[in-house]
Parts: sequence; structure tokens; C-alpha cells
Amino acid sequence: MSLAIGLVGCNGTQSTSSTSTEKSEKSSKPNIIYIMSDDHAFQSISAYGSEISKVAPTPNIDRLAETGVIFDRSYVTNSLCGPSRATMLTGKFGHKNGFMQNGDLFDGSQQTLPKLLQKGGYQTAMIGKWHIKSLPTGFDYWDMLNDQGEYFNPDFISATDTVKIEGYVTDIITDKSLAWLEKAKDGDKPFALWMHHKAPHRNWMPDLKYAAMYDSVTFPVPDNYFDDYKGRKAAGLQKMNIYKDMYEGHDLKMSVAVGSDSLRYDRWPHIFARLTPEQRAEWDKIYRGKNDAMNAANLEGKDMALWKYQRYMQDYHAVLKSVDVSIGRVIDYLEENNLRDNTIVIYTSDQGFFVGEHGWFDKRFMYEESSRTPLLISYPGHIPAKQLNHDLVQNIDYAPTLLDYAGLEIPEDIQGMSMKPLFEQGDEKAEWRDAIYYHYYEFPGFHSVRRQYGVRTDRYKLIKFYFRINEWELYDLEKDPKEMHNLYNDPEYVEVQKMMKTKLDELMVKYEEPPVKEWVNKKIVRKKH
Ligand code: SGN
Ligand code: CA
Repeated sequence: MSLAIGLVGCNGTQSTSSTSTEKSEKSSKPNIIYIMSDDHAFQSISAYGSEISKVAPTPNIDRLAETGVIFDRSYVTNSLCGPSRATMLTGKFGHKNGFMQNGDLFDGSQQTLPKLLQKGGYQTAMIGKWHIKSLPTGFDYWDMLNDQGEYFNPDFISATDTVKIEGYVTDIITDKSLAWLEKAKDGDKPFALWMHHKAPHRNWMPDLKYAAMYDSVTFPVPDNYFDDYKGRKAAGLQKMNIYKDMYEGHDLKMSVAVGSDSLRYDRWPHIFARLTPEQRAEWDKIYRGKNDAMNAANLEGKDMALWKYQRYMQDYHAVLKSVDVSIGRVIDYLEENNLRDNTIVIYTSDQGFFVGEHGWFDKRFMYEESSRTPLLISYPGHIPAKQLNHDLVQNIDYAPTLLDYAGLEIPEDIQGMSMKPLFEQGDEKAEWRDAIYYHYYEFPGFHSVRRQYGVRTDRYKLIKFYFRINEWELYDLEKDPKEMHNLYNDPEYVEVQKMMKTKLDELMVKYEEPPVKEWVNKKIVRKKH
């Protein structure tokens, strides 16, 4: 793999001579490494202890849990890439930062976390998937993928150039990140790095060296894989079913017949066309045998649906293997350079993901697998090790938390809260929210998931689906964690329903969400692939 690390213009700060104030700033402020993957299901992180992760562990991501805090109630405000990223950058809901659905244009002139850190004395960089259309602002250095990015031989766009780099995307993003850290660590200022992986986003193309690693593993099938969506109208209307909606060529890499490497339906052939002839030959060698076996078996109905689940899981987790290795490389680098104790490392995903629950892939719904996202924070010596946190945190909280640790003022208009007191509570429980607000706006759109908003408390969830649908859903998560039984209008839950509606109203007022009818006619800008 050739490395075209664009360190020219990396940041001018390193050559400037340091004043004593800057030197002391550097020693008092923590470095920050914010690592975000794309579509990483918490069910696929072994530190969360799920059945899936027992057969596909993530030993390096787990190192962050061993040395810090892992959240099992961490949510996004809107389970979609662009909106989640905009919220993470601003500490605000989409209706405040202006980015509500993929295809919107992020207004980079607004206040953001990188800008505030930069102003507060940090050197900043962003490397990897960006996906909010406008060029990055607030970074001394940035090097981003084009739109969704490509797994093989991806294009990278910097302030000065677009370069196609041969190799595998997760490795390249890691190489570029470590190269930036190597420069930044010797600078006068503390560093803040946003390392944004493309993986494990659809279409789950593993690195060749891992593409066969789960071939003999059988992944546990969720017991609601063949869900009939009874009592949940919106759930029945989506188009994100593994056995009905995945493209057999593009997503599942199925060949047309025994002895052939030609793919079945491949909606976007330019993705496979990125591979060099040598890479493609190796790829075909790996997939030929398993595809031949599938074609020879003439599978139908449920058998085919279950085969597809296994293929999806094998590829998704082989892609994640590279992510886990990447996290390991970053942690090793910090340890080797004596940076571990003064660096906050955050690992999260832009949202959760379905890995077969309800028969689905993708996200968007307010259901748990999708709206909940992994979150691990390690800051040895400052955040106690091996903590499992159950507080209802959201991606609006990342910005204020990091500003707090950086000793900088948290602007009044940020809607999230600093999580710092949660780690320092001692005997006294820090004051925290008892409910979170969620709003997904992208319909009509990919996967036909209806517009929805709702509230989740410790125990209950209320969701309103609107726009060409008018449905409520209510769940008792203690009794029904898989959200299979809609209790809306159930006489036994009349009081709960009333309480949840009140909470929802309160949160909409608190976060200054305009009446929903104002969004109904908002134009959906369809994005090119
Ligand atoms: C692509 C995917 C969709 C996915 C969206 C949004 N199709 O369009 O399945 O929902 O991205 O994902 S793909 O075959 O082109 O990958 S997001 O994470 O960027 O919001
Ligand atoms: Ca995503």
C-alpha cells in the first residue's frame, strides 16, 4: 500500500516557538482522540457481552472499557449519519444546527466543538468520513473520504487535492491518523483528533486478509429474525429486510451460478470496480468456493433467508476486525509514546445498527438497536477504570463533556450536558436527565422508514410516526426489551401513556423543537450515491 500522507499544511502551529503559557496549557489540558465508526452495532462489541460478540470479539475496543467507562444507555438524537455527525459537532439537535437528514448542507460557519477547542488552544484534525457536504471547518488539518467513501483504494480529499490511495480504507485512515499524531505530539499545543472510519457501513467489503475469517462461524440468529410486525405498522412498511431488500450482488456478494464470479444484482458496480485486477482476483478466489456451495444447495424460503443472515454477519464482522485492529494501533501508539494518561480516547459510532433483529439491517428507527450507539471513554487516572454507566446520555453531550475536560467554557446554547460529573460523583449521584428526545425526519427516503419522534425514559418508550402515517407506539422495555409488543392504548398502560406524552411535550418545549407540522413539507434532497 502506498501512503500519500498529506502532512504539508498539517498545521502550522508546530513550527511556532512556544510561550510559557502555551507550554503550561499543553500540560494542563488533555489531548483528545475521538474515534467514530459508521454503523457499528453495540451488539457487536464484546465489552457489551452480547451473544454475537462472543463469536466475533473486539479485544481492542474492549481495552477502552477495561481502562474507562462504557455506557449501555447511550443514544443518538436521530439515527442517521449526517444528522448524528452535525449533532456531535455542535452539541445541538438537528432542528437547531440545521442538519436534519442526509443530503442537507452543514453550515460550517456555525459554532462547533473543533472551533471552540481550536480557539481554546488546541491543534485539531479530522481524518476519514465526513459526509455533511460542506468542507470541514475548525480543523488545522483535514483529509476526508469522498461522501460515503470506498473500501478499496479510496479517494481522499484534502484542502489542496484529491488523491486515490491504494489500500484498504480502515488501514489508510489509521495510518493517516498516526502520522498526524506523530507530528502533533511534539507541538506546543494539546491535540484533538477526530478519526472517522467508514467501516462497517454498507456494503461491508472486508479487507482481503480477513474476508474468510468467519467462514466457519455460525452467528446466533435473533429470535425475532422472522418478525411479522404485528401491531407495529411503520415496522411493516420499511425496506431494510435482510432477505427481501438486500441486493444479492452488491450487499451479499452472491454469484449468479456455480463456477461463476459474476455477481447477482449489483446496483452500484462502480464500488467493485475500485478493486485492482489483482485485488479482484484474490477476492474472487475467496468468495468462489463459498458462493459455489450456496448455488449448489439451491436454497429457498427460510433456508435462503438464514443463509443471507450468515453471509451478512460474516462480512460485517470481518469488516469490523479491521476497525478493532485500528483501535488497537491507536492505543498502542499512545502507550508507546507515553501519551495514554493525558489523552481522552472516545469510541462511538454515528448510530446503532440492526444486525438481524426484526429481520433488518440499517438503522433510522427509534428502536433500541438503532437509536442506541456504542460509547466508551477512557482517560486513565481521571475516569475510573471498568465502569459500566446506565445514565441516559446522548450525542448532544459529547461537545460539552470535552469542553469541560479541556477547561473551556460551555456556551449557553449547547443543548447537551457535560458527562464529567457522572464520573466524579463519589457517593452522591450527579444530577442527570430522566428522559431523552429523538426525531428522525428522512421520509420519503432510503429504506422507507417513516418520520418519527419520541421519548425514552429509564423504562418506557413512546414513539409517534407521522407523515402519510399516524401511529403511536408504546413499549415497556423492562418487560419487552426487543420492542415486539406495542402497548399503546393498552388499558393497563393508560397512566404510563399519559405520563410519557407529558414528558414528550416537555422535551419538545425544552429543546425548542417547532411543531411537527412545520417539517412535514420540508423538501427531501435526494443524495447521489
Ligand atoms: C447508503 C446506504 C443505505 C444507508 C444510507 C445512509 N446504501 O445510501 O443503506 O441507509 O447510505 O447511511 S449503500 O448501498 O449505498 O451503502 S448513513 O450511515 O450514511 O446515514
Ligand atoms: Ca452511519
